[in-house]
Amino acid sequence: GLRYPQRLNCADVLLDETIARFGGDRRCLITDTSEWTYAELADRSARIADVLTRDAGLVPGNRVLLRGPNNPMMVACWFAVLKAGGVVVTTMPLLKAGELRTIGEIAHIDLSLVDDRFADELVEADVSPVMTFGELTSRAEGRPADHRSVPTAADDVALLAFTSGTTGRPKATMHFHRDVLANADTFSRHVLRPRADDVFGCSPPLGFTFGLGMEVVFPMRAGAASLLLEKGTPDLLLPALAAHRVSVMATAPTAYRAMLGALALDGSTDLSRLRRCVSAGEPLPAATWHDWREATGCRLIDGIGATELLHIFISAADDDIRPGSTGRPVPGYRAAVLDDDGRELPAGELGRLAVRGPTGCRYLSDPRQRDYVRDGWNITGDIYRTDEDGYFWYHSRSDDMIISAGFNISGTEVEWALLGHPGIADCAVVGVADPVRTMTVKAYVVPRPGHELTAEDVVGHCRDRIASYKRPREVEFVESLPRTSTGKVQRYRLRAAE
Ligand code: 3SK
Repeated sequence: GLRYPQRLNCADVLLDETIARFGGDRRCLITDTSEWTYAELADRSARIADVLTRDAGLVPGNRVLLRGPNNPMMVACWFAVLKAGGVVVTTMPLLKAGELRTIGEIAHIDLSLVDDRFADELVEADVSPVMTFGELTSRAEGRPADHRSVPTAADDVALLAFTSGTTGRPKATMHFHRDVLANADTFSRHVLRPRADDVFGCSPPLGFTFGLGMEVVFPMRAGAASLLLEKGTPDLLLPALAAHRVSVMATAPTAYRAMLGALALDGSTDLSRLRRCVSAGEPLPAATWHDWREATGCRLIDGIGATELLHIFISAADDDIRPGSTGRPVPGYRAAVLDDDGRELPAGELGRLAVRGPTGCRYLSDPRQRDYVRDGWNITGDIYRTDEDGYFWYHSRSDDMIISAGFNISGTEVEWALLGHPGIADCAVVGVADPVRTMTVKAYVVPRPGHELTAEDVVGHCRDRIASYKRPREVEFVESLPRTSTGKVQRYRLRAAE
């Protein structure tokens, strides 16, 4: 198991220990226009921690909301709050005032720090006193760069991470100082295996724990550099990977597909430094895995994570990868497929994915805790099967399983078949009520620009690829799919539209 000292502030470990091991002059945070070394980040975080403590009256345990795009000041504030003993509540920059108000109601925010350009919605939400990054920067000048961190306990809460899931009212998940390091010392250390000379370049917002790990915690635990992009859309990510000679990247499967489209049109993008590419947030189709390998030479590292567990707990790299499978439990975690009564199912049988390990779900005052954690297992809400070699194969979200004429159908499997059609840019498959089969399969399809598609083309494409009972009986063309702020398709909204 992982062992951490009883007194542990993860900010000090990521900053001071890394500086002690690798030196403070190393590049830490990179943008298109600036670079901060590790020493500069440590210096700024300490000065801001001083402002938070002396000017804003922050005391250990206070909750501090952060709002802004992925940039160095967001990271400096993240460290400053932890150094001051506070609890960081990082939010998605796209959230509107009403959504921020809900977060405020759930998390009881004491103070908010905001990038000046994102202040309006937050001021309107009125969740707490607000300090802008501009104000913080000018107050931080001349403050002591040796401001001492609060000696928090390893199991003091460090983060409240919000999950909207794919349905329902958001939930706040609590994570301790030791949890922040645990993901670096499991998934990152054993699967990703970054080096100090790596440059990370990742797209998810810092408000999504996928991004927080890949953009801050994992590179900094390894002494590496991290490229921060205020906008991480595939059209901006791809040239940035080349321009900054990125070697470790992370984004979602849809973004990999979009970048593959761009690479097919213009093969001149130099991705020769790329050596680790992580995909998470949604299941990764085997076809995308093969296409990415062909286009870049890199084997995608697929992984399933959850805000409840902070980061990725099943994954595989290198020769261990079986394209189409999520992989095996990350060292330190155990995973199983359970039946409805909590009994472990043998290989090949579909059931509920259950995980246990160094991180786990602690919802803040939410009765849904009882559904998520049972007998020490975290029940993630995914339907999986294992194979004889212990690899985990995704089937569907439990509330997205389509049961039609007695067959269990994975909408994801149908989607993956559809995505093989050159004219289909994106799609989502749901079950709709049917008087004969109870449910039938309906596909929502986003055509690729310039392609004329008919419902017959779509169904015909499935004919040789999947069994007839899985084929869509209905097809609807749409311009885009409803997605959560972390990029997951909201199938419940498609079903509700029926
Ligand atoms: O939600 C996810 O899929 C996820 C993936 C990786 C790391 C963290 C999360 C929440």
